[in-house]
Amino acid sequence: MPDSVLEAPLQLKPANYVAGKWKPARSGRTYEKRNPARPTEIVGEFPASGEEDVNAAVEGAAKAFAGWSATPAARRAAVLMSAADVIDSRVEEIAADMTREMGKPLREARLEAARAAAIFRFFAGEAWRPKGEMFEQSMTGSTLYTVRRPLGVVGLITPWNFPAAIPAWKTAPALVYGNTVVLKVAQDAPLTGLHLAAALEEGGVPDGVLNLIIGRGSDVGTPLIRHPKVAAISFTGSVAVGHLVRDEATPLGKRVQLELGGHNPLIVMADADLARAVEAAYAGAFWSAGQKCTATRRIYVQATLYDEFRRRFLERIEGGKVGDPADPETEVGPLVNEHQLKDVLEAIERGKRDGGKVVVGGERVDEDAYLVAPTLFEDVADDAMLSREEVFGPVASLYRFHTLDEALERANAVEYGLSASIFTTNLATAQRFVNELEAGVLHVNSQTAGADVHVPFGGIKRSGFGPHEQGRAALEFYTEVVTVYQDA
Ligand code: UN1
Repeated sequence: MPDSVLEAPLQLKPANYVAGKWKPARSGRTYEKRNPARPTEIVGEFPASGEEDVNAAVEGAAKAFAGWSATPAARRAAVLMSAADVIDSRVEEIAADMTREMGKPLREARLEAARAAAIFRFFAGEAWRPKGEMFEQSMTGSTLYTVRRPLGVVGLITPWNFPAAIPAWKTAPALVYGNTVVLKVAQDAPLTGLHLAAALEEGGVPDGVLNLIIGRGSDVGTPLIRHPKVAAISFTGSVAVGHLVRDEATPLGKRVQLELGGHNPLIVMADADLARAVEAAYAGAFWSAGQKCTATRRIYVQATLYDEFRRRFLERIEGGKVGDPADPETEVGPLVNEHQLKDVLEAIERGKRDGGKVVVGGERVDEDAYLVAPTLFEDVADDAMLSREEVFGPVASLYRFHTLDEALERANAVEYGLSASIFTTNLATAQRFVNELEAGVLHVNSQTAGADVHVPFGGIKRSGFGPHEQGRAALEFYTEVVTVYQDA
């Protein structure tokens, strides 16, 4: 990549990226995206895309597939490496745009933008890793091997809550293994997606290999799922929509990967390092205003430590900075939009009606911003909605338990199984948690959120479907295995 690429001024176009061109929606329709911290401020006007746009993108991707899949993997990887450099050079701009469009506090947005570059680099490395296994034929001793091939055009449907990391961790493996991509980014976070597409364009991705469409799930997601030239769909979002995606796509013979919600427990044993447990509970429950599928929803504290934990946790909540997400000190910013605000406030009311007590928070704290105070419930019954259903906001519940058996049983008593944490200094306790907790991502002495790029990420039970994402697990989804019996 020439140096001038890194120095060129950034000109993001509020458009779809289709077959190498920046284009408005064919219908000419647009929508306004507002800043959730200042809803009178319009962040931009973006295409409200539809089926014609999806069709053009899929056609572009289908045409580009033969050339891209035949390109040496190391050359595909070079595009990802160049795009990673572009992203790195723009971390501040990407983070500022992310914060403006979806309200993630700047301190987390910066980390996420940098993480997108790391994801591109890790997957670039896949070009040099094995893509098959070598055996001997049992009858003759002749060569027998497996080889992995790309699937073709893949459709990637991504949410607004990790608008850099999730599109990156779907797009990067898809591309490095030789697929071409139609990426649908969420209406609530188009700018961050545009940054990724611009970085790939500047990194030299050939026309049609990456296509980006902005729009609503029903207008863009549905035609993408149904399109006969789309071989596979990877979706991150809610359980309800995820199951619709799966039920629509699998009878059409498509491969499906779902990353869905969670209801993630944090268990604090009496022998825990209390300060670290409190910090992890705060970060897990309230950073990004709880808008992570990996956020902590249930905090189980062993009875003898309960009062002390509660006191220290309330102090931490009191000391946490809530407000303008563009302030680099802010820990808890707004919810992404008015609809989410309404849902979260309704869930809080329902939690109270069900008998839960609000210990702290529980209400909107700004007239303009969609800001809800970090909210902690107590006395929530195990079968109440707050103990079982995902509320996508800064809302967590505190529970008292006596024995490890009881904690594990209650932690597992939900339909979800994404992530879980335990705080303990006892190795045997940690080992039982690792053996028995029903979740795809387990943390011993760290918070429930977070996902390293080089290891599998994904849920079990209702939290996921299909192969996990990230790390080498991504190979399972984005390639198919062919077995070759080769005699001379
Ligand atoms: C993280 O915890 O850093 O949508 C990643 C989500 C998850 C990703 C979480 N799929 O919140």
